[in-house]
Amino acid sequence: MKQDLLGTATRAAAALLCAVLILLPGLASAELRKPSGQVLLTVSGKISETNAVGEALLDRTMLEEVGMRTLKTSNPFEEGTQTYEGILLRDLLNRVGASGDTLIAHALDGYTVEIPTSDAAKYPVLLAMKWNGKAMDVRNKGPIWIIYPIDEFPELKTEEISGRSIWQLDKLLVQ
Ligand SMILES: Nc1nc2c(c(=O)[nH]1)N[C@H]1C(S)=C(S)[C@@H](COP(=O)(O)O)O[C@H]1N2
Ligand SMILES: [Mo]
Repeated sequence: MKQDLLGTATRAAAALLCAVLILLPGLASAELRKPSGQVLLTVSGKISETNAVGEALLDRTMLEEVGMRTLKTSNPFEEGTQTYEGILLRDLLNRVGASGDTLIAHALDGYTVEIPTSDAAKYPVLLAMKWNGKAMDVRNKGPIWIIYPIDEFPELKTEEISGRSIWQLDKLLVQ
């Protein structure tokens, strides 16, 4: 009986040690440098890469380093095809080691919307930072506007997706 208890305690301790050893490399590789410019986007929640307590703070250069892409698409607000440059939501989520399945997106104007991370996996959703070659400022829906490829994927021409097309994005919470 006593020995059983001892065995259980030993196994529990061993399991705990294993868990710590498995998790440690993950913590050690959380190498995201501190931003040197103005922070444009803060990602928090279920992420493994941080440069502040529980948060990934990203300036323009750090965002661009995720990998700039171009997306040409129409949108409900402008006439004709527009050219947007920015980073893929999918690449950003990879960069910060996101593991949740829902994003709570927040904008400078206080607007918030839920975005399923499956959107990022299924579609090349863009965090647009440039519009027709120019950086977007806050007055012009910048600095970051989530743009869905609605021309290439007509199933995205819905009210729900319009609602997820959040401009002046400043925070993402991964849940
Ligand atoms: N920052 C921000 N993004 C936003 C919104 C908003 O109010 N603020 N409105 C959303 C909604 S509900 C829709 S339908 C689309 C288009 O909004 P609009 O028709 O008012 O231009 O943008 C989305 N993105
Ligand atoms: Mo809307």
